[in-house]
Amino acid sequence: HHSCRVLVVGGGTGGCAVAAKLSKVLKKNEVIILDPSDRHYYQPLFTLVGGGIYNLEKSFKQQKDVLPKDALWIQDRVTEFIPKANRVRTSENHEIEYDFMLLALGLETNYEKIPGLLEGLQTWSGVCSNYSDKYVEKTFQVMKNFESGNAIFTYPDSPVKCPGAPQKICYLTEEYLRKQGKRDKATIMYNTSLPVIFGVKKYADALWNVVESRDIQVNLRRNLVEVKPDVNEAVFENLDNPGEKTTIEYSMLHVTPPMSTPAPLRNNKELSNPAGFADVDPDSLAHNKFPNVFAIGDCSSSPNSKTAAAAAAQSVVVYRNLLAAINGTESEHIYDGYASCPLVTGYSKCILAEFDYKLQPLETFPISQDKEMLSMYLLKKLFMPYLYWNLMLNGYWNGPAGLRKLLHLNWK
Ligand code: FAD
Ligand code: UQ1
Repeated sequence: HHSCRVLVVGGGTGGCAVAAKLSKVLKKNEVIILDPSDRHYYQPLFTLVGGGIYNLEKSFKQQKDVLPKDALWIQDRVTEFIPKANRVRTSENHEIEYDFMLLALGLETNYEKIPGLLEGLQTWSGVCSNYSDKYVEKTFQVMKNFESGNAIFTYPDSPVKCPGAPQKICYLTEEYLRKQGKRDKATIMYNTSLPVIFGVKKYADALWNVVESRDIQVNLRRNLVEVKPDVNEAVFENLDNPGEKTTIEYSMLHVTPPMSTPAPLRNNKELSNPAGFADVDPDSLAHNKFPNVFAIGDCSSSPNSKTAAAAAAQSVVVYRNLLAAINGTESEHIYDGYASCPLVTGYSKCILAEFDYKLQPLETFPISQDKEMLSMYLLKKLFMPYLYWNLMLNGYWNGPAGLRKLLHLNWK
């Protein structure tokens, strides 16, 4: 049995960043971090690992080396939340009592929900996925082995983390096949459950130009429902006409799986909304029913795009509002819904999408960011990993709002 001032459930991007901030001002071990994983992955690197640009080893560090030293890490998972009693239970049957709790459990991938998919991923076939440390290295293997036929990229009928990532790998594959002289033997298809290519009009317009100029077929409202790895076939449902199914043969099938919040959160009807996300106020990120509970990142109900960039902008709001709650003072820090998605469109270019809750562009740099740029590619490939490991996980990165204001001073 443990008790603590602040319990952080999940030591990923958001949990680690806020725990680092809190443990600078609270006493040693007043913050407990509960997370079963002995590795901390920088998931945004998976896009580049899948594209053969980095090795998987570059995408993670040991959990014990990234979590703040002044917090107590308990390597275990929550199995049950009992928010009325300010307690959680863990898989090893421990109970942890808290004064305040931060929910930072992220989103899980549910590969098992699509019949045939796990078999395709686990056997030697053209099926791959950047969304898991288990399968991301296979993506580049499949790209290298591609000779001819259909290369299909999917986007599921569920919320996802990094909604741009399902198409980034499509662009990398297209350029890779072109460089290998195989492009004319490939038909490249992006099949998405969404009714749009991207949720923000400015960047959607730019991406339609990209797919048209590179002869990538985009099929909207197409949802992958089955994989038949023995015959290399993928079955898609037309979401506008349920029941209408199309079977397509593939040589390469890159799958973005359906995702959900972890079961202990999703099944707790006091903590979660009907979709299974931690039910918080989108401005303050405080829980709607339990004022001593906050949420950050992918498991939160706030209707922003689920990205590490969003978690960075949220981290300072959560930290200040949580600290005010601890100290019993008023706090009015508000999250504007900022999210960012570096849309890698090739091996040397990227469109840096940045936007808010209203899906209006909120750009850091004083140039229109709907262009494919080498500078944004280098930001994604070289600068963001450095910023993540050194600043964000130590509590020193609150998103680019400060930089944006500085860079836009001249224009005011
Ligand atoms: P995570 O960082 O996923 O952390 C969740 C933590 O909760 C994990 O450590 C897990 O072990 C723990 N946990 C789970 N269940 C339990 C439990 N029951 N008990 C205790 N702990 C538990 N974002 C960007 O900003 N830019 C990008 O370019 C980008 N690209 C991406 C590309 C890919 C392929 C992927 C997969 C993601 C990408 N992201 C990107 C998204 C980004 O990685 C996530 O939005 C971010 O990591 C979310 O942080 P989080 O803290 O909510 O969740
Ligand atoms: C960002 O803040 C962030 O979180 C750490 C990311 O995740 C890896 C990003 O991809 C981006 C683009 C940002 C925004 C940062 C700048 C400097 C525009």
